[in-house]
Amino acid sequence: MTQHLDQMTVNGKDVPTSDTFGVENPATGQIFAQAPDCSPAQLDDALQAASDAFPLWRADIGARRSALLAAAVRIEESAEGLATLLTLEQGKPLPDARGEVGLTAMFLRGAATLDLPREVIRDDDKERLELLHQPMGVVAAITPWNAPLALAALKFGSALLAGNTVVLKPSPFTPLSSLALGVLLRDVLPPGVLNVISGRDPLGARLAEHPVPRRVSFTGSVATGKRVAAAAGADLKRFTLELGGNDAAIMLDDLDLDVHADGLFWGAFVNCGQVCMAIKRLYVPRSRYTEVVDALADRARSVKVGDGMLPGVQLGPLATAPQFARVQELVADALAGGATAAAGGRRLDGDGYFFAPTILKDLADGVRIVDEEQFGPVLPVIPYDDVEDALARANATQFGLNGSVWSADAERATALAARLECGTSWVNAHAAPAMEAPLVGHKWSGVGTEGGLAGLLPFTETKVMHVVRGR
Ligand code: TXE
Repeated sequence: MTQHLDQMTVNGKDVPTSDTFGVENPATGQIFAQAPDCSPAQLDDALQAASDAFPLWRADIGARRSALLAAAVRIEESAEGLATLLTLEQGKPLPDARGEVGLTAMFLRGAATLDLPREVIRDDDKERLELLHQPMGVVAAITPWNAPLALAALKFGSALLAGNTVVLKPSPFTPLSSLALGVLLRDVLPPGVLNVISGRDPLGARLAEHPVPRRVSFTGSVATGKRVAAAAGADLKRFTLELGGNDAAIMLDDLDLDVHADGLFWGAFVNCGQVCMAIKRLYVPRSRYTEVVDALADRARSVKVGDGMLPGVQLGPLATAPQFARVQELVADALAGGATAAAGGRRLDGDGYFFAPTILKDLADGVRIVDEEQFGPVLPVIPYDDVEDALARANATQFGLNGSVWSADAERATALAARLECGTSWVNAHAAPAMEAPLVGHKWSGVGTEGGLAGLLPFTETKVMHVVRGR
C-alpha cells in the first residue's frame, strides 16, 4: 500500500501536482509512498518565488541569522518524524537517521554563527577601498540520496545566511525527508526563501539549465557533476560540485590494531559505505596483512545487518536498486579476477537491497573495485611492500577527496598524509569531518568548497567598494 506524503513547498505553500512517482523502501524493495513530480511550469514558479523573496531576504543578516536558528530548533523538535522518513526512504538505521537530523540542525546553527567578512584594503583621507561579499540571488541546490537532509542543510544554511534564496531538489530516490523539511520550515522562513521541489532526474537538468539560478550547488556523481558544470557554464552561472571519492587509507607497520581496528572498519562501513568520505581501499604492510584482514573480517561478520527500523541494527540495506546492482557487479568482477572474500561477498537472502559486509583480499590496483568508487559495504584490502609505493598508488586516481594514514607515530603519519593528493587528510581517523573545516575536493572530486567560512564565500559575489574623498 502506498500513501501520499508531503507536498512540494513553493512560496511557503503546497503546490498541487497531478504527476507523482514511487519511492521505495530499500529494506523491502517495495514502493511505500508517492512523491510529487514537479512540472516545468511549477519549476518556473519555484524559481520565481525565490527571485521575488530575494530583495527582502538579502536586506537583513540579523533576521537571517535568527531564522536559521529557529529552523534548527524546529528540526530538532521534529527529529523523530524526520528520522523515521529518512530510514524508510534511505535505509540507514534509525539511530543513524537521528544522528543525521541532529547534524542537519547543527549545520544550520553553524551557518548562523558565520559572518560575511568586510575587508578594508585602504582607508585614508583620500579614499576608502573595501571588499564586500554580496549575495548572488537564487541558488539551486541539488542533493543525492546518501545523506539527503544533512547535505541539503550544508548547502542551504550557507546560501541563506549569505542572503540568497534557494530552490532545493533532492534525489528522486529520497525526496520525502526533504519535502517534509520544506513543510516544517514554512512558518520559520519567509515565503519563497526556501522552496523544495521533487521530480525525476530531468528536473535536475532543467534546474541546472534554468536562467534564474546564479549558482548551482550540486552533490552527486562525477558523471552528473560534469553535466551540471556544462549546463552552468553555458549560462556563466557559478557552480559548486561535491563529487565522489575513492579514498585511500594507508596503514603503517607500527599501528596498534587493538586500538584502531574499529576506526578502520567504521571508516569504511559508515552508512553502509555510501559516504563520499568513507575509506574505499586500504593499503596494509605485507608483514601485517593477514592480521589486519582477519581483524576486519571478524568485525564484518559480527555487524548486525537488517531493516533500519529494527532495534540493534548497525547496517541497513544499500539505498537504491542501481547501487545494489553496482556493488554486486563490482564484487563479482573482483572475485572472478582472483580476489577472495574474507567476509561476505554476496547479497543476503530475502527482500530488500541487503549485501553482506565484505572484506576482499588477494587483489591489487587495476581491479575495478580498487580503482572505482564502490559506494557500498565492501572494503578491498591491498598489501604493500614499500610505503612510497603505497602512497603513489593512493595518489594514482582522478579522485582526490580525502585520505588517511594510520600509525603509532603521529609525526611520521602526518608527513606522509601531507603528501596525499586530496582535500582532507586525516591521521588515525577517516570520515571524521570537523564542523569548522570546509569539505574540499581535489581533481575530479569537486570544484569549490562547502562548509565553514570557506564554504560561505562561494555563495557570494565579491564586490569592490571604492569611495574617493576630497576631490
Ligand atoms: O547520482 P547522480 P546517482 C556517486 C556514487 C553512486 C553514483 C551514482 O558512486 O554510485 O554517484 O548515484 C540529480 N543535472 N555518488 O546516480 O545522478 C539527481 O536527481 C542536474 C556520490 O544517484 O549524480 C540527484 O538529485 N542534476 C555522491 C543528484 O543529481 C541531475 C553521493 C545526484 O544524482 C542530473 C551520491 C542532471 N543532468 C552518489 N541528473 C557523493 N558526492 O557523496 C541527475 N541529477
